[in-house]
Amino acid sequence: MKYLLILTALVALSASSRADEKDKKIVTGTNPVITGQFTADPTARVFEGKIYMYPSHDIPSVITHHDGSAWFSMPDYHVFSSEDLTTWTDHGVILRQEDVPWGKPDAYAMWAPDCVFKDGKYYFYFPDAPAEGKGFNIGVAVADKPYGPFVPEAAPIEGVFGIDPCVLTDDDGKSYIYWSGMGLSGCRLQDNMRELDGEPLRLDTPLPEGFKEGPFVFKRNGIYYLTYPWVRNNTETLAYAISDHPLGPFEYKGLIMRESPTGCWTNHHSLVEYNGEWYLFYHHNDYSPDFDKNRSARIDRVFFNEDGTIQEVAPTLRGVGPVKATSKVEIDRYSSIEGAAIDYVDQTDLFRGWKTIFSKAGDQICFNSLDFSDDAPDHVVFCVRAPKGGQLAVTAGETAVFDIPASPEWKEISFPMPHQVTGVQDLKVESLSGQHVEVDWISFD
Ligand code: FUB
Repeated sequence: MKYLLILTALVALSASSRADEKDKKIVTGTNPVITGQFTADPTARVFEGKIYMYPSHDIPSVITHHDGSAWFSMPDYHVFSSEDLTTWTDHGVILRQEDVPWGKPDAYAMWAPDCVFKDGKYYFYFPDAPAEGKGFNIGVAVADKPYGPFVPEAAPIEGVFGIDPCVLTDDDGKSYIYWSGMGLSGCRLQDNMRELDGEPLRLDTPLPEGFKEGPFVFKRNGIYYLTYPWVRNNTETLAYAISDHPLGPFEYKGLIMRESPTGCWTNHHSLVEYNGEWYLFYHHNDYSPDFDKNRSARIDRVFFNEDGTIQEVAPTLRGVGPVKATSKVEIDRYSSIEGAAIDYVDQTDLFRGWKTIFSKAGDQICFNSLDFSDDAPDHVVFCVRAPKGGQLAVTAGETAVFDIPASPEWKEISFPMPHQVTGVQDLKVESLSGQHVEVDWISFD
């Protein structure tokens, strides 16, 4: 009886924590986009007027690679949606490894997915390790809504062996699936979206050597773009090729993003047009500097030239979302930095994010496009730690100087704003003193 009661309590507890997780709001506007969990391989789609992001879900490693090293451990998928690229809704888990009828329930192999809409249904394509046999297959799960519930098909797509599915539906309604595994393959899909229509074609052979995985194909102004992680040296860049046919041949055109400056080996991406702007979704190991198989989704703007070529994207921390001055503005997600340093707030919980460290006069950081349009603030609040105090100059429109009192512990300190700030402003924070001052966030009340 005692055990039954404990079990009932545990089940109730886990159900309530799942309920908390579902529809949870995450507000950032900066990179990484989602905090509190890892989000790799982000595929972004526009459904029902919102951006939906279908990432895979890294967890701290529970399985080892054949060489004994810690390896990707990916048990399930969440889906996130946003209207403004700042506030994200986590719709919770949409598919678990133990729910895939043909999958190995403890393989932790739910790698990069995609989701597309056709004829009233949402088709979620995902790799998984089969219960019987080796390697990866690709399955389909179907839903009436972009956030599920998704029901997986009984068997994987026949004839597809590999990872990282991407599906393109052309203007004539025909759909194509692309995947990687011993090169890049592509094939038309039957109208049921669950079966190949013909024999797969090998599509990477005209490309420079180094295609690895993660193809993302889209069409813009009549051009078919094949974008993909490309290893020209040691780690993945993002590169692209174009064609006038969905199944190629594709001609290599150049880089979209260079290798990660901190050595994250993978970079998996998607491009999406939303409200007239194009965005690159990609990932980096921001919350896991020592283990690059725990990654986090990022977003930056992407621009096309007149002739359809893609401009190279420089990764930013500022990201693309509007950030309100009344929120806790994480200035460590800076647009530019000079002298100041960035570190984690809490080394035991990296999801708590970063802080800015000012250690000498002249150290400065800028956070662009801060939105003061709600109400002209009459106070500014600093969340700071300053063992000996210090002096910070804050520029938003005009410059104001604030004397930060000594505080060896984190403290929220409020000052009246000496001038009015309205509209969208670039924020600059500069140390005027040589003292060590750490700032977690700044907010304008
Ligand atoms: O996330 C696991 C794998 O790493 C993906 O499927 C690849 O594209 C790479 O990002």
